[in-house]
Amino acid sequence: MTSRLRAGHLAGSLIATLAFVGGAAQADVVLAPELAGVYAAGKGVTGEFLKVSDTWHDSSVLWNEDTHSFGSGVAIGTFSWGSGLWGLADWRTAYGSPAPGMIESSWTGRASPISYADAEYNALYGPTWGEAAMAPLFAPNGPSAGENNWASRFAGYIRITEAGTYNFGVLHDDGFFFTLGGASGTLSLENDFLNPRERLGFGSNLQLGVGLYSFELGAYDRIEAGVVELSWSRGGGKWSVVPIENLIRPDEVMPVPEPSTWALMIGGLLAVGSIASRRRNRTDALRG
Ligand SMILES: [Ca+2]
Ligand SMILES: [Ca+2]
Repeated sequence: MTSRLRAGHLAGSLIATLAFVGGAAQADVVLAPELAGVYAAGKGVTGEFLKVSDTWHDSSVLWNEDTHSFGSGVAIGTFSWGSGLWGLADWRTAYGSPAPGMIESSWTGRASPISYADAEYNALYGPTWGEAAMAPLFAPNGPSAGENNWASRFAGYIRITEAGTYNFGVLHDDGFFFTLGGASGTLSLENDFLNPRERLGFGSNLQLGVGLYSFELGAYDRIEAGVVELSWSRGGGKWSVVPIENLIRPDEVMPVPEPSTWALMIGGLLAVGSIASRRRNRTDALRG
C-alpha cells in the first residue's frame, strides 16, 4: 500500500503556483509593501506546532483509486489505511476545526528563526541540506514523544530594509503553503500532499520595497523525515534562512521615523531651543 501511494504522489503532486491577485506578470513581480516605511528590527514570530494523533482517521484529502493520485476521488479518511495527515486540507482541519482527539499535544511560542525539523530529517539530510533545530514540540523538552503527523504555523510580517530583488523558498517535508501579502495583492506558493524533502521558491523573482509584508507559512510532516524552513534569496544570490530581525510579530510592529521626519523634528527642537535661549537671555538682560 505504501509503495503504491508513493508512486501516485511522485507522479503528480508537485504544485508550485504563483498567483498574483490584481494582475499577472511573467518577469519579476513588483509588490509594494503592505506597510511602507522603516520599522524597528523584529525578534521573530510566533510558531504554533501541533502533534496530530497517529490514529486520527478523518482525512479529507482526496485519493483517486483509479489513477492512484491525490486531488480527486474520495476522502482518504474513508479508507482503512487512511489515518494521519495527508495534505493541506488536513492541515486546515487541524488549525481550523479539529475534532476532539485529533490534536494530541501542542507547543506555541517564539520561533526564531523558522528552521525546524524532526530527528529523522537531521539524521538523513542534515549532512547534505543543513541541520535544522529540533521542533520544540518534541521530547525531551517538548510535549510529544512522536515525531510523525506534526504540523506548524508561523505568521506575522517580513521586514524589508533594502529595496531590491528577492525570492522566498520553503524547505519542506511533506507539504506546505506560503503567502506573502503586499499593498496590491498576495503571492502564494504551495506543495500539497506527500513529497520528499525539497526547497520550493517563487517561479519569478520579486521586486520588493522598504517596509513590511504580511506572511503566513503552514507545513506538515506525515511520516519519516519532516522539516520546515523559510529562506530568502537577495539579488539572485544563494538561499539563506530569513534572520529573526526580519520577522516581526503583529503586536511588535514599531515604525521608525524616516530621516526627513527626523530632520523636521530636530529642526523644530532647535527652533524651540533657540526661542527658549533668547527668552532666557532677555530675562538675564532685564535682571542685569
Ligand atoms: Ca517524522
Ligand atoms: Ca515526511
